[in-house]
Amino acid sequence: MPDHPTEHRVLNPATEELIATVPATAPEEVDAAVRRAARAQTGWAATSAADRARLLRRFAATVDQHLEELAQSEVREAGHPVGNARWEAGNVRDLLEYAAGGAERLSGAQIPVPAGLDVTFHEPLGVIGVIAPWNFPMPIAGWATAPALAAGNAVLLKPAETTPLTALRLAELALEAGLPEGLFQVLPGAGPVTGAALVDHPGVAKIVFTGSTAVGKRIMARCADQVKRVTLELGGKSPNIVFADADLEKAAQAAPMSFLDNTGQDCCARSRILVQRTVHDRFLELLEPHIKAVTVGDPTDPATQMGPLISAAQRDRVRSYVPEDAPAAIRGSAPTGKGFWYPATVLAGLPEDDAAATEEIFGPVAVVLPFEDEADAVRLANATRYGLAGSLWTRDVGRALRVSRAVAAGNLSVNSHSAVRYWTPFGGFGESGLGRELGPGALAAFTETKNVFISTEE
Ligand code: TXE
Repeated sequence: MPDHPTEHRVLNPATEELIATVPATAPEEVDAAVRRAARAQTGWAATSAADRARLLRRFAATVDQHLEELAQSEVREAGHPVGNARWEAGNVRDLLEYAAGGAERLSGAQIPVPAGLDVTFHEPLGVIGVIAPWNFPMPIAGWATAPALAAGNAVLLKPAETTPLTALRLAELALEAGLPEGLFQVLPGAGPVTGAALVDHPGVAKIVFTGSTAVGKRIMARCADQVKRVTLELGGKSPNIVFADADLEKAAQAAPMSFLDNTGQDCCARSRILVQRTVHDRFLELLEPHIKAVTVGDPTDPATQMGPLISAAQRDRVRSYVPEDAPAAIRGSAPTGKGFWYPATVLAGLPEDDAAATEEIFGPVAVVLPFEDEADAVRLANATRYGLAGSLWTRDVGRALRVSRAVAAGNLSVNSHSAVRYWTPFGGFGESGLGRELGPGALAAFTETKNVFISTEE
């Protein structure tokens, strides 16, 4: 008997029905996949940038033709509301198109030097291992895969155990679009087995990991042995700072979906709502009707805003942060019966150092904490080992800029919660991660810069 799982059961988190059983990839199969990928990469890197771009655009068009099918698959395996899932499938298409343009524009520099010519090249790294989580299975798969391929690399993607289906379909669509065999392979399997085999394999040049901070640290340590390149997108406990001078109604209206989107299973969830003490109670009053108005239930219904959590284990984890006697200021509703449901919950009156106020819960739970003034808001916002995202609400432009610069986080928004776009950089400070994805630098992160000097001396 092998000492690792041979298959993964995929459940619909809204109904608990078994929707698929997917074979797990054994370590020796990972080795074979790396060899296939390396062969494909050699040819791909030698292909002109224009031809790589053309194939990636065809891949984008193929994704576009299967948008609804991909979205429905994401609804079934991840429980995402169908409106979100359609956006996610579209995001993969857009990423592929953006990365295709990047392939055509990825150019080096020419640097003035005496007695010669100095030029830089972006050389592809080789085979990239992408280890993806279950919270945004499609977009996160695309975030790394699209620019890595565009820059001339091959990609081996290990999806999360609970959500392998959309990734497997994307690999089929890549072949249908004409991408070379072996260039983009999906290897479902357990993290400590299939994922670890990718991390340890000397033929894998870089690991892009999105997941928990604990596993991210272990992966980084293992990569150190080979000085393997690593990009980490880890957890977060992002603040939503509401100053007394803000448009409070607007801030209250926007707050729910900033921590309830994807049922709170979002590394950017603004799950710490920091409110200036003078407007704290008023803000809670304004917030309550907006929390209660969030439509929770059947993810296949286009009107649904919040679906279930991914699994029973995740629901247990969320519950562990909210004791029965917790001072819940606001609680929404959730379906009963089958499915991993949990109601929107806002906790107030907790000490600043309560686990619910400091740890990533990854569920539809936010804490509200009061602050005194601007300096206190910044202190509280930065009182975390994380630093992924954050929002601030104020009508004072000077304050907006001062606080944005003072908060130690990678992605901030002012009078808005919108921050993640495929054409702007994304990543964390502190224990939220290492490196940046997306944006103009996305392709370069999958290359080594090489400097070449050519003497012109006679
Ligand atoms: O994550 P894991 P889990 C956070 C969030 C959540 C918690 C636990 O707080 O509640 O992590 O989630 C693979 N070597 N985030 O346990 O284990 C695993 O198979 C190589 C935040 O699901 O980190 C999966 O593909 N790979 C986050 C991926 O890592 C390993 C998104 C993530 O799983 C491995 C997800 C190993 N030893 C969870 N162990 C975000 N940043 O958005 C596991 N994996």
